[in-house]
Amino acid sequence: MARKNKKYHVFTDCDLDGAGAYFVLKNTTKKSYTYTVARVVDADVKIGAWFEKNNINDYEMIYILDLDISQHPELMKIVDRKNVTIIDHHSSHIERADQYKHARINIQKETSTTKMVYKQFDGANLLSPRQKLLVLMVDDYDAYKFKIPNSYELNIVFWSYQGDRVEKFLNDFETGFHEFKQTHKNIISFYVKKLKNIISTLDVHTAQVSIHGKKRKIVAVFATSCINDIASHIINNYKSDIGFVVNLNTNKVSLRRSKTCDVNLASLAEKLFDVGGGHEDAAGGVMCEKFLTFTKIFKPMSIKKF
Ligand SMILES: [Mn+2]
Repeated sequence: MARKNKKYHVFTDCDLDGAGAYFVLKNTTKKSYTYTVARVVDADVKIGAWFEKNNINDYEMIYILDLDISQHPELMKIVDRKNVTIIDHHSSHIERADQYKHARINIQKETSTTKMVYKQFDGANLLSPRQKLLVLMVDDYDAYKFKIPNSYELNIVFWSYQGDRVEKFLNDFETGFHEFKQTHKNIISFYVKKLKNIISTLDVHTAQVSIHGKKRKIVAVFATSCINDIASHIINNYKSDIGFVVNLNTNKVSLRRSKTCDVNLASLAEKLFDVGGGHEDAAGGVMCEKFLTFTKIFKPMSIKKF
């Protein structure tokens, strides 16, 4: 029987690294892909539903990028097929990578999935200098290093997109990073102003808590947007080990830690919340009685002027 035209599908994470990884795959392999954007929390539903609806044998290859699907053991089994390639750098995924028996896997410690795809598909030879610069920027942002100019701003632009962010990102930066368009510049300056405004009015609370036999300084604030930036602000400027950002609009609490803190926030979130979890260095939970009781030990702090 004649071989049908085989298809390619990509599942990628909803953040800048997920978009960057797909960008590199598309621009190095030059194939035509369909794609689905997912998050770790809904990967089982989104990928599972897709596998049920589609004839997997029609696909030459299915790529799963920057998604730690080992959070869903059932899904791991479903996608463990010869025509599936999994590329990811999440530490919890590395630990369980040996459970795949058939899939092609590239799961290892790296600063970003974008960089892994770049290496695997020879981005050094196949991408233009401007496209390589974009890769560097995404990698710099995902590793939270901020050594490459404009990487922080690139992430602001990415999250400002409405609807299909991956599609918009690929449209805007198809030929790589040159400079921001005026609309991007407007978005960035609006965001920076908004962040400054939030920072100047934060209500800061703190507590010393013993975790793993060591006193840790936790700083907590309320905020409904710019969560990551607010968290790094309180961690850096109030010299704390762990930052809590409580979002009263969504009833969710985000946990972040300083670069020197070794507390596993995923396990801390599991302890503090009825519904909680995440990564070692970034986790979250849904507000509950248990958490409210815990926060009673927090005391208001004298506010610094920023
Ligand atoms: Mn990533």
